Order: sequence, then structure tokens, then C-alpha cells
Amino acid sequence: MSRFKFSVGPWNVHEGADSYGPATRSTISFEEKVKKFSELGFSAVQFHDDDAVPNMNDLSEEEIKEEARKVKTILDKYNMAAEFVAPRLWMDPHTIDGGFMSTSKEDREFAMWRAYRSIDIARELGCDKIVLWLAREGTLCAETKSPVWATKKLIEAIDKMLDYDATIKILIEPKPNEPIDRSICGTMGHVMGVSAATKDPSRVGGLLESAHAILAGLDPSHEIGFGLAMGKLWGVHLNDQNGIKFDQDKSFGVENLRQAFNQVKVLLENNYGANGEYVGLDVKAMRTTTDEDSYKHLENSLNMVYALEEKAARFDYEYQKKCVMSRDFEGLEMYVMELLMGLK
Ligand code: GLO
Ligand code: MG
Repeated sequence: MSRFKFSVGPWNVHEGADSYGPATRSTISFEEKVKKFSELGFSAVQFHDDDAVPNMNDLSEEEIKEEARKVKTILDKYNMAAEFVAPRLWMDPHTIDGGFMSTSKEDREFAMWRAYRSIDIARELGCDKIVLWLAREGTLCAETKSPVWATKKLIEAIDKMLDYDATIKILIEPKPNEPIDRSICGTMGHVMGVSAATKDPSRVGGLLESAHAILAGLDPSHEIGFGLAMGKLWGVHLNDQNGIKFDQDKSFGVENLRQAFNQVKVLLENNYGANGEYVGLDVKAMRTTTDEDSYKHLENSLNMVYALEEKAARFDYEYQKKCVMSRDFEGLEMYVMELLMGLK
């Protein structure tokens, strides 16, 4: 039905707690989530290092690998792949001031330890992608660290990961702010710059999240297009976002349908997925959602992608060409609106 393969993280089905209030839904076990993900049509799971190996700080390197192998058997049982592992460098007391660019040397070493262990876990899970969502990498107080020094620290950290494993790929997931005030790597353009400065740019690419592009004031479809043009869009987190405020991770397409359509369209036009890339859905249920609807936001997001794939398949490229030739952009815009409203 769909041209895409889909992926999702265990954190995308959660208990509903936010910074202002406690959980509103019950906890669902990892295995139950994986089973349900596969039933819903997903083919891969995304991991934080400690989603795969909880309490990993207390375990030896060998024990961590052993725990990861147990997770692999659960994935195999439901015929699910692992897409990537992301070191969670924002929860630990060692990452209060960031990880790779923390002002503490000891904390930077901790961040590298988690990055290496993430690579070990990825290998046990059978995947070759590490995602860096650089949550706390930047400044809360601008004068605490130089953005030049911080950028170089990030490049250094990535070079060490590339050295640690000869075929691992690093995907930076850019975000301009939140929880950090000013981030160091806020857009796909930054990601490409950092990639070019590493020792092996061919192994450093990006994962674009719709909401993060919107937070940067950019159109996600153009960020996706930029990554595709560079041959370095190796992952996406489709979701939606109502303007420039806290990160919302809304279901895909529910805020800006035209923008969602253009994301699907640019992915399809450029054969995204041809090298095994997944369409990830990084969406969150609303806090009001009940237990029985714990997966509804995921189903809705999948259905939005399917519906927009159909719209994209019906897009009249002849008419588009005609409008472009005659500079009838008003006509083309109205055609797109009518297509999306079901009038075409
Ligand atoms: C938060 C990010 C986060 C990442 C995840 C994987 O804003 O979108 O959900 O995608 O930690 O790196
Ligand atoms: Mg994300």
C-alpha cells in the first residue's frame, strides 16, 4: 500500500507525564509495544541506548552487549528490525551541561562512553546507524562556552565514533532549541557543515524532524529537500508542530496539511527509502488520551502518510508545468488546495 517502510521508538507510546504534571496512562511493556508496532504496519524500532539496555551505567561492556542480544531476540520474534541507536545524553547527572561539549572533561568522557556503548548496542541489534539528537549541546547562558569551541568538540566526538567502528554511520538530528536555549547544530545546513568537517563525511548525514524545522522557522519539506540534494538524508521524523513554541510532536499533518503533503511529495519524488531508509514517526499522544487509545496518534500519522501518498500520486505534473510556464502560480496554488480538500 505504501511506498515507505516505517519506524517508531518505544518513547512514542508513553504515559503522558509532562513538565507540569504526572502520568495519565499506564505503562506498557517494551515487548507489548513491539508486538503492537508490528501489527500496525511498522517494520523497525528506533532506540535510545538505555531503551535497549536500561541502567546501562551500572553494567560492564560485556553485560551491555548481552542485554542488547536479549532485545534482538524480541525484535526477531516479531520480525522487526532496529533502525538506529541514539545515546541519551540528556537525563544523566553527567549531562547537565551537555555531553560532547560539556564544560566538564569528565562529563565529556562519559558522553563518549555512552556513544561507544551505543555503537556496541547497535551492532548487537543488527543496525549501522547512530542518531545524535543533541538535546543539551549548546548554551543556557551564552557566555559559558564559545560556540567555536563547542562546534569543534562536536566534530571531535564524531571523529572518535567514526574511528571506533569502521562502518558505522552517524546521523545528526538537528534542533534549534529546547531543552537548550541556543543549540550548536540547529538545521540541516549545520548538519552538512559538520559532516564536511569530519574525517569521513560519507558516513555523517542527517535525520530531519518536521517539528524541529518548524521551530527553526523553516519549511520541513525544504530541509528534507536540502538533505536529499546532498545525498545525506538517512532518516526522517515526521510529525507536526503548531508554530514556534515548545516541541509538540503532534501527529503528522494535523497542523499544516499542505506542508505535510509537500514533505511526502519530496520524499516520493526523490525515491527516499531506496537505500533502506525508514520513515520514522516521532509523534506523541496528547496528555488527555486514554489507555485504550495509546497508539491512536501513531495510527493517525500512518493514515495521514498513506492518504498523502495517494494525493501525491494524483498530482497533475502536466498541469503544474503549464502553470509554471504561464506564471499562473495562483492557479497552481488553488489546484493544490482543491486536491487536498478532495475537490480534484
Ligand atoms: C526530541 C527529539 C527526540 C529524538 C530521539 C531520538 O526533540 O525529536 O525525540 O528524536 O531522542 O534521537
Ligand atoms: Mg525526533
